Amino acid sequence: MKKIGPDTLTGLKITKPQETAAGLEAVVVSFRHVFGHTDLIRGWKALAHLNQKDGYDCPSCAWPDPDDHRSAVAEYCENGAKAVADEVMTRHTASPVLFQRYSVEELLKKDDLWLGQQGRLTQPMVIRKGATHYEPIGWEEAFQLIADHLNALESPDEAVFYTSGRTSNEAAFLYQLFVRQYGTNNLPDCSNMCHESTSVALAETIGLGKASIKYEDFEKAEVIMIMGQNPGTNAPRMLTPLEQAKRNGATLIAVNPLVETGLVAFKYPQSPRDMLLGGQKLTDLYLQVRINTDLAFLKAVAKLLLEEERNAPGRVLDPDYIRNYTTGYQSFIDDLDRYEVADLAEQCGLSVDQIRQAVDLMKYKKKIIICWAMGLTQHRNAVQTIREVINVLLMKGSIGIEGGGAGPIRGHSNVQGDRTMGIWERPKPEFLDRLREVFGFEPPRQPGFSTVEAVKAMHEGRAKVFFGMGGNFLMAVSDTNYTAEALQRCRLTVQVSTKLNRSHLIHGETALILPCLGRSDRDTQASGDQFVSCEATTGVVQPSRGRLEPVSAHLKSEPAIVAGLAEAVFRNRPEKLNWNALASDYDRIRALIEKTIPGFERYNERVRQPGGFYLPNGPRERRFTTADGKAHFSVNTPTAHALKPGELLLMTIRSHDQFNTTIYGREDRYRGVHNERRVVFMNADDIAALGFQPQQVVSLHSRYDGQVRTAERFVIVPYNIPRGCAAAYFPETNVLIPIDSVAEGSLTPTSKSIVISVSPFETVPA
Ligand SMILES: Nc1nc2c(c(=O)[nH]1)N[C@H]1C(S)=C(S)[C@@H](COP(=O)(O)OP(=O)(O)OC[C@H]3O[C@@H](n4cnc5c(=O)[nH]c(N)nc54)[C@H](O)[C@@H]3O)O[C@H]1N2
Ligand SMILES: Nc1nc2c(c(=O)[nH]1)N[C@H]1C(S)=C(S)[C@@H](COP(=O)(O)OP(=O)(O)OC[C@H]3O[C@@H](n4cnc5c(=O)[nH]c(N)nc54)[C@H](O)[C@@H]3O)O[C@H]1N2
Ligand code: SF4
Ligand SMILES: [Mo]
Repeated sequence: MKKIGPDTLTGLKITKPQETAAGLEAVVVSFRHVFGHTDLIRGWKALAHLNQKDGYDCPSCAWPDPDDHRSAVAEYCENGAKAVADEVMTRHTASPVLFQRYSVEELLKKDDLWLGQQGRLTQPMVIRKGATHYEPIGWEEAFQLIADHLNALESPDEAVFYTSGRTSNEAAFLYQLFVRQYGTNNLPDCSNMCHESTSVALAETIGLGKASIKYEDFEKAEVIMIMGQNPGTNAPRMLTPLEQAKRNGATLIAVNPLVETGLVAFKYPQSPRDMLLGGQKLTDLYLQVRINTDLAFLKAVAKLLLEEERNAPGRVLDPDYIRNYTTGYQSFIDDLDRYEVADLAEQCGLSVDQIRQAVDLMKYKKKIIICWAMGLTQHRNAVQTIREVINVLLMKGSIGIEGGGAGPIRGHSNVQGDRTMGIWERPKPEFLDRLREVFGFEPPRQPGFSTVEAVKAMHEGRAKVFFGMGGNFLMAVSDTNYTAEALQRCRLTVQVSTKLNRSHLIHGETALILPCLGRSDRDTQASGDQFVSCEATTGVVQPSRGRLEPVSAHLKSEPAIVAGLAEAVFRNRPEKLNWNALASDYDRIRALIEKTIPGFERYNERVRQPGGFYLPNGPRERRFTTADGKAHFSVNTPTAHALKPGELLLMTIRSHDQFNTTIYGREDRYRGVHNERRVVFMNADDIAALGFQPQQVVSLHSRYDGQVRTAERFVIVPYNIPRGCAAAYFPETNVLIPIDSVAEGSLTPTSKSIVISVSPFETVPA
């Protein structure tokens, strides 16, 4: 097995964690990233159109734009600017010259930061069986090569079609249509590793796997609880409505093992008041729970709310709401009797008093929003935890009211839209029925592979072709070494990408890189310049029109790539769609989406309205789209991790200087970690108790089903984290996550609860 990547240390520097997020430094860093990568005119143009109503949607996170007012100066944040810089860079290009100069073997020795710094891919590249270097290939030849492989498979189910969440609605719809006409539901996506637990829990309980809140609800909320999310880094513009909510009198509660700077205080760079007076304090009550104890915490909250209701009937809970809109309440409260608040609090590492403080802040309030992200979704019991979030909200009658509701904050900028468009390995029968009616073919009905299932299928030889629409499959998925073997066992791996990444370097027998346009690029097709559309986390659909000249004339848009591939694969089918005609004018794709998917009536017209349009959302109007039309209370059981002496529970998190597997730099400045990514955050008492020193270099081991997985060379950083817990960055630590360790019900890798042990790192003499 080849070594997948370097693990050298780069020279850690530690400072005190920062107390306020954003501020002037964020502006300086934004500009340094943008103008460090491209020329002035291109840089300004890129920033000027970012998130404007006639501009392009930020390619970074799924946070929505404000519904009405957009700032003319800057409607973006530091990390949006970094994402754009990464896409618009022109100082370098990953052109054929690069691939001629370096063999794949040599490229594997470079780190992810270096790979990204090589700039945009410019031409389709191929590496054939046994070759050492990628070489250029023409688009038509590339499409034919893929078509030949796909048409030679014994069954369409031997191919896997992955999607990352940057793909536009138009591209995603065309892609899933192609894949289903080809004959499989093998459409895993990044969502499987991200908010799948949310989608499963919400579909069961409220009937729709999406947020029930709009942007403006934040400004009307009385209490906002933020669980397992680090918005200051991963959805930075969320701090603006949070700040507004605070000014309107809302109370903020944060539930997180780490004290994240962005949740503590925020200095809005465009507010002279903030810049002069030092910003706005955000969180009123910070609860540093132990990793993966949120279910116990929520149960304790529910129990105390019930107790308060019994003391003041009708003032704390909403009996009418519970009666009219929900089922399962009685079993839910009966089950609460099995628990003692003191036991639950102890499990979380909190005092009963701390939990009571949270309850006191909420008890007489109804406009409650609970937000969450990966800190809740990536555990074995994640679906249960999220169902418990819904229990608490339903007790209070907070779903489907102004200023209240469930707020899962999605990750990738269009991950939610991709699912709406049918990127789903377990599509609903109604969706497939619509495809049949509109397109006149019989779509496959058998569920396809999710991400983890796809890796196992490739590993076991049940899948032989991998096609990635964006993303960096190798580095994003758990169990990196196992996933690497899986990809290497494929006959063909294809990556549609903007930038070079490690999934290009650990590849199948034959491999292709297909370079595509990014969000900020001008997209010109036969009928003229095109725009695409995306759905933000609140369900608002907006247009996105790139303006920048593409770095190379050889780039194709994602819809054009799907069309080219479909034309090649279906060449000999008598009744094929005119795919190229669809890709020549995206209005035609939108017209088909309108015919197929409810909620897209007059799509072409409404998407052109300033600010776009909201998709229908039952729960938002207290219309729960479950089988019985009611929201469901559920009974969930907290379980504790039985850690042996010397073991810690590790969560794998993002630094401030990365977008998932794309590394922008080595700074995690809010946490005070500089110039190093191979760090492990530990409690000082654990460091001492385990016999280590701060900044000692160690190895991390995870044991699972009799197998040991090791990640070498991590520097210990003493940090304010509960005892028994540890944190390190993803993707360096993905080698530790066993492929079979997944959330029950959603199959999401348990990236936030990995049992590890730590040992001194010994350099083995060569
Ligand atoms: N700049 C930037 N923006 C991004 C991304 C990026 O990489 N960079 N990624 C995008 C994507 S795809 C996603 S999904 C989102 C991710 O956004 P987040 O979910 O905010 O990302 P993570 O870094 O995984 O952080 C999870 C947070 O959960 C906490 N946490 C971990 N375990 C637990 C737990 O058991 N309980 C609780 N209560 N908290 C816990 C961690 O301390 C951390 O603060 O961000 C999106 N936006
Ligand atoms: N241990 C651990 N693992 C995790 C997580 C974690 O918290 N911990 N988080 C998980 C989560 S939440 C997610 S969402 C996944 C992310 O998984 P992915 O979505 O697969 O990964 P990304 O790093 O976002 O993908 C980056 C690549 O996408 C390509 N790209 C960028 N823009 C475009 C575009 O416009 N079009 C196309 N075609 N390609 C483009 C570039 O080539 C870039 O290298 O990772 C998951 N993995
Ligand atoms: S909050 Fe997210 S979508 Fe908005 S500008 Fe920042 S990174 Fe982009
Ligand atoms: Mo994500």
